[in-house]
Amino acid sequence: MANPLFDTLFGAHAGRATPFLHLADGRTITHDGFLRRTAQFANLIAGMDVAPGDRLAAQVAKSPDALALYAACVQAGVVFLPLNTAYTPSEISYFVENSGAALFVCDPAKAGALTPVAHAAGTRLETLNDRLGGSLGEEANHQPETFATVARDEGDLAAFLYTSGTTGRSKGAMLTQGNLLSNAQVLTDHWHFTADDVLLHALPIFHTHGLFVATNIMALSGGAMIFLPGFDLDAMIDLMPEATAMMGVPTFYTRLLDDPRFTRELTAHMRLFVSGSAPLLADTHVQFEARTGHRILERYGMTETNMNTSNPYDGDRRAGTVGFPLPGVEVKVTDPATGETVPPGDIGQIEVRGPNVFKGYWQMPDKTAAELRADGFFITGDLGKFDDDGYLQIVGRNKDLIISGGYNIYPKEIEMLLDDQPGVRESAVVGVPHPDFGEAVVAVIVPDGDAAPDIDALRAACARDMARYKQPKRYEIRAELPRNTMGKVQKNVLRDDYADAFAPA
Ligand code: MLC
Ligand code: AMP
Repeated sequence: MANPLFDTLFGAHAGRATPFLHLADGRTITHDGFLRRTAQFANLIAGMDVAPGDRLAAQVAKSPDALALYAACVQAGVVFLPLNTAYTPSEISYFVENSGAALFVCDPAKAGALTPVAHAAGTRLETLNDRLGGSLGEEANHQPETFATVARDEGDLAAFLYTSGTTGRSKGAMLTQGNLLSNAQVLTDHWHFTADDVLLHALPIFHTHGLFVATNIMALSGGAMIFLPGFDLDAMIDLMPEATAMMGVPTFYTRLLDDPRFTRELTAHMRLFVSGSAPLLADTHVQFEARTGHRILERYGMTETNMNTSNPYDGDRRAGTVGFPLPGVEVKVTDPATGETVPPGDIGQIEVRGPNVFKGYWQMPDKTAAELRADGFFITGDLGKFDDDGYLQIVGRNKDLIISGGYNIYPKEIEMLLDDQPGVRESAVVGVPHPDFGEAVVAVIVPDGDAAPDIDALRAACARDMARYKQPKRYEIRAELPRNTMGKVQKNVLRDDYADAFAPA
């Protein structure tokens, strides 16, 4: 096959006048219409000398054009690098520079702030909005509606997704065509997606869950998506009767459950609810079944590996577990010290191997070697155990990571910024339980001297340099940080001390 990912996901639907995207304003985009728009973008970017293998970075609002830009990159053999719309220019500058992107596409409203970023990186800047506009959106209208698909093979890169590290420096996870395609095929089959499905899609499309799980599955199966710009409770409740399936992070489910309009009748026709990206509380699973009669299907994945395990479609979907390894994926639980597999029931680090596992971190051979073993097993940094029936349970993390509303937040990045601020001797950032986001960020500050640091100034510094979702939702001042005998900060003590910071009154 000339370009396996493109041909299978998108090209296969050429000429089909069936719906692919249903939009909130009532418009529908057919499979064929989407392909024609994709070809226009592919012509445009190829004409801008973005060559196969080059990176195209995009920080754009969720829209059919944003999705067509992804498909166009696949068709043109360009490596797609989607970026969270919440990132500030200082965060963006790292990604654009580090990836060596040949083209950076942003919202026209941000072009003023991001032009210096593109200049500094020596990258061409174009714009795209969610109303068919921006320089790219407008110029695409004048391009041919067919494009000679660039030949690729399964080992060629299709996408970069950046994921932060415990050192605070983001790493570009390199995903191949084969990584994305194998996972889309396995999941489509495993979760029984067909051309008759309509997925309620309210996730962002700059991360694995919304793009490579939700969108790739729907593209492959030939079904349709109700493509919402973001999470909107009213719209989701209104449109649920039109859908057959939904995918979401746990916050989606707790928010739906908090609404009395979310009833058994509203969901009676639904076929499947999938949760992932963060732990789903067993209590949410139980409440959801009591309210709707449906058992949420929880699965486990990550940026570097796409999806690894899933609860069964037919069979017992167990609360508090992430199910079994997906077909073709090997999962083992090992002793972090020796790398040896531990007996079932024992806790260890989770390692995975399979066609879904990424190729490595862009230009970071040492980090790649530290996490991706020579035998192909990737050390996830998650801690877990297999129960007697072979279900995997995630019990914690071996990495200093907070997951808030499904977004990963690396404390080190925030601590480095806070430590640089006047009046701060040192800081420690922890995640504590939050009723809406699962976990929320608390910053613990040790003052440098007697005067208390200016918290408003700390807030402002974070707001300037960091996406909103990373910014601490609470600041605590302490004379010193708790440390163990080795001098290591005891974050577990801090997590316990502030465990009730966001508890409902
Ligand atoms: C928004 N805020 C957040 C936040 N999202 N704070 C912490 N964590 C988050 N996730 C901030 C807002 O900026 C705002 O700040 C305040 O919190 C309230 O915002 P909101 O209006 O309630 O938020 P909303 O826009 O509704 O977004 C919440 C959300 C969104 C849960 C819908 O975060 C979301 O779509 N999350 C999905 C993330 C995702 O797709 N993850 C997949 C990663 S892939 P203020 O101060 O202005 O009030 C992956 C692999 C895998 O992990 O396995 O899937
Ligand atoms: P990311 O790097 O954004 O891809 O996040 C991946 C991380 O999210 C994993 O390493 C896990 O820690 C976490 N994760 C994903 N799915 C689940 C799940 N179902 N339960 C618990 N944690 C999960």
